[in-house]
Amino acid sequence: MAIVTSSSAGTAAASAQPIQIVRPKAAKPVPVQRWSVAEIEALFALPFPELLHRAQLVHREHFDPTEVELATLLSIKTGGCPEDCGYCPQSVHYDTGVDATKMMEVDAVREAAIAAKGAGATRFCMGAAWRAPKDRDVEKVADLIREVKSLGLEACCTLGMLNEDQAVTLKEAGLDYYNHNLDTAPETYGKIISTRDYQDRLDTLKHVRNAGMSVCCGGIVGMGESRTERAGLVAQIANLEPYPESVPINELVQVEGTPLHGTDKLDPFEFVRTIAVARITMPKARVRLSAGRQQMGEGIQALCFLAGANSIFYGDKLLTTGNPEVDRDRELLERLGLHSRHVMG
Ligand code: SAM
Ligand code: DTB
Ligand code: SF4
Repeated sequence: MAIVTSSSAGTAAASAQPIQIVRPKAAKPVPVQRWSVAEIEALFALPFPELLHRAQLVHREHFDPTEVELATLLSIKTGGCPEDCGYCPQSVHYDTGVDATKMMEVDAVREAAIAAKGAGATRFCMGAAWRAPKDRDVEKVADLIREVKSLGLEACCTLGMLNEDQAVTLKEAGLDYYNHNLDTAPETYGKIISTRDYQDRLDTLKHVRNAGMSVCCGGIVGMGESRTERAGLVAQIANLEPYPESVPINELVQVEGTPLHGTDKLDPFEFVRTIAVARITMPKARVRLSAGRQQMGEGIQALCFLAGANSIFYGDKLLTTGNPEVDRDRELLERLGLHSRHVMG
């Protein structure tokens, strides 16, 4: 450490002077940017076998590559959402045939959670079509979380934007994970959503972290974005400090009535590449194959597992759209020699 004194070469006069210590200014923390967009684009551009090999090496360093986490989703409050997310069938801005419902009662949620556990899920994720919950909604969700936790399941919620106090209330109810996606790269965001901005999402993620919960944060591909924009989305998520424990990668489910219906379909290998790049840039995260599995086919899903995906949404329905049937998924895992994750409790 640089300590400078005013005394010069030990003279008697100088030693009588009070020593003046000049402390160095506290260094400003330099934000750590683990991955640049260019580095991530370079990963995307690797030959397919090379990319998958690298992803597998990283995957095996941190996980059993034959283990897949099963997370079941339940829409506890469907439709009627005031936001205008261009991909979403639950927005009031689009005519998609999704009817708005009230929030589900505790008994019905308990039944769904028991069924999910019985089918082998270890995580139960409750989603609500809100821009942001009201405090009284958060209190009701806290009751649901206590029910889910009493069954020994991990609990996750996705309820829209949260303030600091709401995040603490959910944490105190026992919530393990909060899902809030960045969804796109910052430069793409304005083309898809106009009713809230990127910083709002980052703020919610900060509140979730500060409350001590694990973060589940991912995005959607197949919305007509370029590869650079996909790399930009992965960079944003991977550079969160720390990066999320769970990373759901969704392929756009095109729903008639939404502005993104009719978008050119993404090359399925590009989806696999996105999984591999997420694995390499976030080595310890659970990378979840999320929306879009029903349209994807089993061969592509198998490649995604080879690329480092180790979690799926499991159950016949996502929130409002379909998902592969439970029996089909169990059979697929068995055919691939994969097994589901178990948690104690
Ligand atoms: N309303 C809350 C919010 O937006 O934060 C929570 C529920 S919202 C449906 C959760 C996520 O679902 C979105 O952020 C988006 O990533 C995903 N999603 C919604 N519609 C989708 C679609 N058609 N295809 C793929 N993913 C979709
Ligand atoms: C996430 O990343 N994907 C899930 C979950 N988190 C909440 C939702 C997918 C929704 C797909 C469209 C629907 O079923 O409405
Ligand atoms: Fe509402 Fe969430 Fe759908 Fe956006 S993604 S319209 S916030 S339910």
